[in-house]
Amino acid sequence: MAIPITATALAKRIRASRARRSFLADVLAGLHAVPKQLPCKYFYDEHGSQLFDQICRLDEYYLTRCELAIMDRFAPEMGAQVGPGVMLVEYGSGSSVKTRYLLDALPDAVAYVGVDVAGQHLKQAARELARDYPRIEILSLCADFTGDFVLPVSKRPPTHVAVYFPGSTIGNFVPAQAAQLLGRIARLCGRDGGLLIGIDLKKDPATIEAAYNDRAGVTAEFNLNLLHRINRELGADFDASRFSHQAHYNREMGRVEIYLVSRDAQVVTLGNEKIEFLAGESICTEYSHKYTVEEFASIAAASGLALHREWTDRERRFAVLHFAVAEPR
Ligand code: AVJ
Repeated sequence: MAIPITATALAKRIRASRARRSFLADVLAGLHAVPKQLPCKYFYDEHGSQLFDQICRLDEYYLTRCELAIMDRFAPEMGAQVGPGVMLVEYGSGSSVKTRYLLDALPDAVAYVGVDVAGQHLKQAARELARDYPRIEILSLCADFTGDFVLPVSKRPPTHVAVYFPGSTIGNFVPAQAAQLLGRIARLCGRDGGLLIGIDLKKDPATIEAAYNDRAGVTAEFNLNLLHRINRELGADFDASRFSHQAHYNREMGRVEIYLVSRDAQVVTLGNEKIEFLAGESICTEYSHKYTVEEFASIAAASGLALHREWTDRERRFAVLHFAVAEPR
């Protein structure tokens, strides 16, 4: 006899099976592409998210440390710049340490909206913020910020909307995609809107490469975890020990390119499909673009966002930039 199931449990199963189907479609498309590639957004299953948190604490991974130092030092200036009465919309609301610096500094914020694809994580983070910021209406939206979504309505109407996009996640997108996303942000915020965004700056390649090739091998494990996830969730038979982690800085393109390299010739099975690898063949798993402030400001300008302020750490490794939505012409 069938076991009865509640409507919410059913909805959850339907969402899970949709998510699995698009994961499968993306993996098959990526592994059949030439050269092979996999979307970096799939790094973040539970174990992957834990490994990423570990990466953020590594000596070599300067990005998080620098961004936190910038927030610690300049959040009051950022809060004043964003202004009172705001609805603050955070993209990819992760562990929310940086968010707290900003919420502490914002004068009379109306609402905070965390936007993330990871629903469970999002709800938990929202509960913790609601407890600690009773004067700000804490909302969450389970959505992919690269697509269309509608902002929730807050009890008090905001005077303006600002997006907070920390972590240099924008670096994962090639410049044309980044421009598209920035244009979306400008349209979402509209009149009087703004954007506060973290970007990793161009610097000497050795410092950059070390951040993605840590001695403890955490980044390698993070990269290889993608294969374990594909095995577990899609029933593939990748032997992770036959792939190696590789990350190098491509100066011409201004980005770190991360790969999984097949150690020898091999065939991997995924469902009915056989995927062949030559010895030394690679799967590109991530790009992490590095910009100068000028380069990034010019991409943003073409998307309707005007640079108003910049804050950097003392070594100028990382920047947090404030943009205002330009007057529509
Ligand atoms: C989360 C995209 C900012 O590009 O540095 C860290 C991801 N990958 N180590 C980055 C990442 C390998 C990270 N971002």
